[in-house]
Formats: sequence, structure tokens, C-alpha cells
Amino acid sequence: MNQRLSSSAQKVQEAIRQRGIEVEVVELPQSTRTAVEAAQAVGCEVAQIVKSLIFKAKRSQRPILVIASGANRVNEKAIEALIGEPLGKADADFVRQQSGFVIGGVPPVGHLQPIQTFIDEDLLQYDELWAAAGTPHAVFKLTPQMLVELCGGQVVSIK
Ligand code: 5CA
Repeated sequence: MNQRLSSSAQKVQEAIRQRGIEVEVVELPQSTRTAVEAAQAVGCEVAQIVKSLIFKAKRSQRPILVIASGANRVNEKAIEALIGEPLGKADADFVRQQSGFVIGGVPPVGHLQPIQTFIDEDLLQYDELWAAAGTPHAVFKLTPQMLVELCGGQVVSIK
């Protein structure tokens, strides 16, 4: 176990390990707060960055997690069609309350409670991906198969 991880990054590392998947969360001196910054920090394409975006379903007020390629913009209409209600933006407080993490560090797994999840099908074409691990400096490398297994989300077109 990496004792030097911050407590938020450690939580993500533990959540992944509890699912029987071996990955190593790393904390970098550089910012990984945005997909562009994360890609620069780890030396990959922006499209290989896993964005974990929390939205708020307007009617039910529940969180929806869209896991998108760093290269893609989420088409909210596509997600609305899948959930059957309008989708709204989540503010920073809602993101923290629902996920337990701050914007820029929201991981695809390890949230305070299970969140309905959609995974961008475009992520599946890469050999390796990088995702946030709880802080704007923490990331981990994973395969698309691991991502699907970890999140248990529905793979869809989000564009
Ligand atoms: N650490 C990187 C990926 S390794 C990361 O978290 N990227 S991200 O794209 O998933 O997270 C940044 C996202 O947070 C932005 O794309 C945006 O959707 C969201 N965001 C940024 N500022 C705000 C804000 N003020 N309110 C709500 N969401 C925001």
C-alpha cells in the first residue's frame, strides 16, 4: 500500500482494490485537474483521459455519472433519452456531496454511494486509459475492460 497518498487518493485506491482490480494510484506534482492537463502530465492523448462528469437529473434530483473520453463533449440530449428526464448541471457542492470528491479529482469509482453511470463507447478503443483518483493531482492507468468492470455502467454513445 502506498502510504504517501493523500486520504482522498487512498480511498480511491482502496475502492478499486476491493473490487479485485490491481492498479496503482499515483499523485503527481503537476495538475491533472482537467483532461488536457492530465494528458500532458502522463503523456497520453487527451482522448485517453477518462472524464468523470456528474450531472443532476432535474426531476428526480439524483446524480448521473457520465464517464466520457477527454476528447468528447457530452450531448445532454443523448443522456436525457436514456434516463427519461431532463438533465441539469451539477454545481461544485452537489458534486462533492454526491461523490465525496472535488471537481477536478472526481474518480469513476469509490463514490459515497452508487451513482447511475454511463460510459462513453469511444473509450473502449484504447489500450490504456487514465482516470482521476480523488484529487486534482491523482490519477491511475487502467484498461477499458477494467473501467467497465469497475463502474458497472452502461456503455453508450454520449456524443
Ligand atoms: N482530473 C481530470 C481527469 S484525469 C478531471 O477530473 N477531468 S474532468 O473533465 O472529469 O473534470 C473537470 C470537469 O469538471 C469539467 O469538464 C467540468 O465538467 C466540471 N466542472 C468544472 N468546473 C465546474 C463547476 N464550477 N461546476 C460544475 N462542474 C464543473
